[in-house]
Amino acid sequence: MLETVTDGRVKPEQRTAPPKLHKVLLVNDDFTPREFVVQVLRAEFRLAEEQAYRVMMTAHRRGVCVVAVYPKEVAETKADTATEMARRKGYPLLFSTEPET
Ligand code: TYC
Repeated sequence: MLETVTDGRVKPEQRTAPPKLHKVLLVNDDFTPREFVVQVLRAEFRLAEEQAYRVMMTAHRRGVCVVAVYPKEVAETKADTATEMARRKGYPLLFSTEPET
């Protein structure tokens, strides 16, 4: 079947903005062991040991730390998966998401 090939140009009013990114936030609590937080950051967000430790300590000291930014669906899925890893161990650890401004 023949298809029309175009160069992909569109009028400015037809252009759609790229989807906004969402931040995944790590929230501090008084119960989850530091080492477990580091494990989850490495497993779900692919952070290297040192970076995972830094992110964990920033949340520990300041209350919250940005872990990474992703498209909305990816951010929400990763936050849910990481939070669920903690629930399975009985820890209150929480990952949340918010749109990047
Ligand atoms: N505050 C926890 C402790 O002292 C460690 C911790 C760090 C927990 C960061 C959650 O997001 C967190 N055991």
